[in-house]
Amino acid sequence: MALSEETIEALAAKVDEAARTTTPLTMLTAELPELTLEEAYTIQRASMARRFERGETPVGMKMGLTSRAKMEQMGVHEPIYGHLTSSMTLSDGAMIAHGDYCHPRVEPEIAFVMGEDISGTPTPQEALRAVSGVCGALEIIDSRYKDFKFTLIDVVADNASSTGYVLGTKLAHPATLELGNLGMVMSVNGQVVETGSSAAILEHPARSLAALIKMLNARGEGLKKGQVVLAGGATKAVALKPGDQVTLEVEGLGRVELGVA
Ligand code: 0L1
Ligand code: MG
Repeated sequence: MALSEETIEALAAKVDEAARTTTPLTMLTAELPELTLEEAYTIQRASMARRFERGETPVGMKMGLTSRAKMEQMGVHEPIYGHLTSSMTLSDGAMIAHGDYCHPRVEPEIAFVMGEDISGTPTPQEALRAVSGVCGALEIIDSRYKDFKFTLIDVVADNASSTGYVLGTKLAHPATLELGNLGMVMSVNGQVVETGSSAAILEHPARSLAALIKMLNARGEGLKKGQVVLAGGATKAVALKPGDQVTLEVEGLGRVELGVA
């Protein structure tokens, strides 16, 4: 049975409140095991609408669960997407307070800046032609669910755990890089914690971008010029602790840094 608009709003309010107050939440599917993926994306959009009413602005999209390592870590088998808002944007070298999050993790990513609007069902090559710049990025994810445990449906409703992101300051045109195989090294406090390649992001970050556009198209939406797209993590996510200094180095794209107080 389809969920009523009232129930969608109530569930959106629940995930929004958990994110706003960093209060861990019981999985929505514990009470509503019949919740569908389609409904979860509707809850996601309704929770974003609440943020926009409070003054946050949309800045882009993220793909999640794009690498085999991440899928295995979370026990799921398909990529998902979430919305990025102005309150999630951090500058390179930013310092975050651990206490502002439920259980933050960080992952190394490749990000796109869109140079033109695009919608429909483009090939990865066509999707890439709409990109004006590529950079390295660190994404902070922070599931609002207790113990970071959830089903695919729950995490979609919770905006794919989106919490924050830092873009590298070196923006390159995609044609100038071997985008399908860039080495990526993430270190914490000077120790390498994860190494990978952009190839781990659905085999090529452009495939992730094209998959996102196709999923948005299914809801009559697309990407807009100027939007940021996080293509997805290249490795497992790493739990953050107070005092951590995180550095990501991406071949040809320089460094991205984040500190935790
Ligand atoms: O960006 C991601 O891959 C996160 C997707 C949601 C799952 C998680 O919170 O790890
Ligand atoms: Mg991610």
